[in-house]
Amino acid sequence: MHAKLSVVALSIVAAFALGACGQKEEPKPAAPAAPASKPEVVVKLGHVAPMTGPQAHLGKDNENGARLAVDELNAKGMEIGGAKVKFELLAEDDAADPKQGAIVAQKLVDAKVNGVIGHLNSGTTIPASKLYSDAGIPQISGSATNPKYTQQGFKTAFRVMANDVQQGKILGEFAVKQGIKTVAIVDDRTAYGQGLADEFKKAAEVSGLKVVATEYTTDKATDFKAILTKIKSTKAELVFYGGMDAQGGPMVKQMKELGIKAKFLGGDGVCTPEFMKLGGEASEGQFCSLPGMPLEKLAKGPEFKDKFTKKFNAEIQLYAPYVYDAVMVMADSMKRADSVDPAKFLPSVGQTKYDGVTALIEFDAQGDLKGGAISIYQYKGGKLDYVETLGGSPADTAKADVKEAVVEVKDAAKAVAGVATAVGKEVAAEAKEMAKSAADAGKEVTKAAAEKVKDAAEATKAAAEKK
Ligand code: ABU
Repeated sequence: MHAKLSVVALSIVAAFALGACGQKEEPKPAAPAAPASKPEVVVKLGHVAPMTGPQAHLGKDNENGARLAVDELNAKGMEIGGAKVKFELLAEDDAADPKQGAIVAQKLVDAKVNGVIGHLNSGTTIPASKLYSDAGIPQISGSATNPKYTQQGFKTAFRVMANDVQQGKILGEFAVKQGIKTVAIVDDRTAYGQGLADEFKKAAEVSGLKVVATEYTTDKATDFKAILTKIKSTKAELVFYGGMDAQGGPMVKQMKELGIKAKFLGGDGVCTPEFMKLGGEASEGQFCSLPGMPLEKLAKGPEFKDKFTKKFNAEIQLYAPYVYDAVMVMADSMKRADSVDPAKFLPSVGQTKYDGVTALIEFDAQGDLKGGAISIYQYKGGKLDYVETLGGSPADTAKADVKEAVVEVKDAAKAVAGVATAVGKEVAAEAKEMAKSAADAGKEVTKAAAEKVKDAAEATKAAAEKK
């Protein structure tokens, strides 16, 4: 040990001596280079929805859902394939028009996006899905519910909610359960509206309901008086509408204006705050359905609602939570595959098991959500009042049940605490009263005793004086 130290000391002295003699220092060997960090990778996510026209409010809602997810992913930071990734949203407007949908889809393919979120409408999603499939680009729709979208055999097509076969069937059965015997069906001739109306009709007829009228409109119409007048003459007990809120709202209003007493029932396209705004008081008491379960019943639902309303200063219209989940599923698939290359991460999308805001997301072989639920709502006092959930995965239903049970237990505990406090207050008041009476009685006794003592003293004094 000492020997080693003296060798080191001698070397230092020698080094100084050499330096002092003006000799050049030998160049030090370069330190091994740190591995160059990979440059940040930009992941381009296409997003398509109608940002103009009668459904612009829904398009904005979808885009906000996607933007919230992208901002959160970027704020958190994600590394894929050893590089930091930054998500970028390439948002396009297809105006809910199938031709425009194909044009913007081609634009996204040309821009070499890594994945596509959308489109909003089935009518645009279906033709666009062929272009994405040909380019091998994974596509997840957060709102297109027509079954055809995932029935074309495209490995790139996914959706994160139940489809219209499930929705139409549940709506048909619900109408029958309400005691309805006759129905008039109207649809907007879009892939969604017509598809949903057809599925509703099948289920309704199987359950014994009689279709007394079938009418058509478009997704641009605002005047329905002509078809409603025909429907009035059939005395149908229910009008079922396959279409969106921009038509459904004015339709229900015009039903009331024409004195039509029939109830109104629609699918997810009319299950919005916008429907109530357009329908006014005529929307009161009518019914609609939504894929999935109410946000309030889902573990991550209330937090999502809070974040969304704070960030955008707007209430959720319809699909924002589903679109948010669609972005998260896409990012999660890239992470699991450790690649942002569509060819490499596409198989991971199919193997998704993601605990999202809207459901535990897993896809079947077609790309449809496994065990998608449908919930029924009633418009009441300007709000969508939850009626019931049908279908859904046992895991999600169990989670929602547990959450509901926890809320019920908490409410019960609050009620018990309230009663206990009230009882406690009452008991305390009684005790106070008793104490007061006791004190008063005590005072009386004390006074009487004092009187007696005084009398005794006086008697003693008088006796002494006598003596
Ligand atoms: N799911 C209703 C609205 C979107 C669509 O066209 O499917």
